[in-house]
Amino acid sequence: MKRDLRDIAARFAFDAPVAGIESLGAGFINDTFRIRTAGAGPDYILQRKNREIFRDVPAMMENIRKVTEHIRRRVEAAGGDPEREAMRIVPTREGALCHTDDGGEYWTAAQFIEGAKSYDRADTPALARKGGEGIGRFQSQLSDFTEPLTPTIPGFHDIRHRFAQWDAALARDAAGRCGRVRAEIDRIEARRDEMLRYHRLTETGEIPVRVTHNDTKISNILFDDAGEVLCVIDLDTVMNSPALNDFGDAIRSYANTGAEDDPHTGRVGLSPEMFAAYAEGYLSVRARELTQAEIDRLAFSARYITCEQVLRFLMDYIDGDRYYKTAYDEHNLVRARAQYALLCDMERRYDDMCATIDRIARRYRER
Ligand code: GN1
Ligand code: MG
Repeated sequence: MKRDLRDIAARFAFDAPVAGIESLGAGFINDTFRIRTAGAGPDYILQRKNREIFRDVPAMMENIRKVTEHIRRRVEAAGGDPEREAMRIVPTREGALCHTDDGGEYWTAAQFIEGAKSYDRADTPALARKGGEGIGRFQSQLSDFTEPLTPTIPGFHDIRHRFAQWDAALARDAAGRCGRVRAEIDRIEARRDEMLRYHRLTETGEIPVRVTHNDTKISNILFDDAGEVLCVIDLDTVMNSPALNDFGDAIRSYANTGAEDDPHTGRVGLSPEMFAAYAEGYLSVRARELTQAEIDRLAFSARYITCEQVLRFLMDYIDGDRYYKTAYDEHNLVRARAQYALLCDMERRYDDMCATIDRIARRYRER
């Protein structure tokens, strides 16, 4: 493997010779490596993109190139440092955005941002607030990006599409597991109508489609030494979708008092402090750019994305664990149950969540 990785790294237009390669991160989807280079120049990130999940990696990389170049221009215009506040995609020596190896796997590279910090978990409200600012800024930087993006995963946060996949998965019952998870299936079915009702607002245009990140967990944000946001990374799922999706997905991960796959669902719940802190950071940037219709749905977006995540984990369990990497046999079921516990707590706290958003949004809109 090491030998192969060196051969692959040699295909990219790095400024300096490769001195070492180490595995990075624990994503469910791609394989990521840090390329250490000799000399003073930058290090790089090398990634094998998951071609099962991303059906058109070259189109995905084209999205990422356009979006990162746009962000660079915005950072430059604002007097910032584009080498640290934007990603730089590194092409192959032939000028392509990805290298295809002999096995048909897609490899891509980006410049490593030296000295940047990232966090696996948002442990404090102060950090959650910074995360909200980071995603707010990312969306804001792309608010004038008007070129349509290729949907890298069509229907990613489209619950109508997810329910179509769901219906098909239940009908197939590929792993023969449906019988064991009847109660879990019913929990999704009980929410089908309200989720479709919310989604219809996007279909009718009442909620606008914008440029969104679609995987807004804290580990996808880089920070500087002073704790300020540098930039948002992992742009694989940058697509056109409602801004609400990014907010909802962030709350799903930031404000969970337990782990995403917590086997003890009693530990799982929504932290009102973390919810308010993230909302504060996000709305400090976005309150005046979003429509009232969007602001009014921010709290519900957390329920929507969490419900979708329960569905996706459970569907993958039913399908025989084909999408998410799993660490043990029932992992996807444990994840689905833990995310369901989070969803229930959000439902219990929903009125308070709405009041929090309303209070914060008013404050920033009046300024
Ligand atoms: C996947 O691999 P990672 O952690 O970046 C998934 C997200 C899920 C998340 C659940 C492309 O993201 O949508 O919310 O797992 N990404 C894709 O942990 O499916
Ligand atoms: Mg991701």
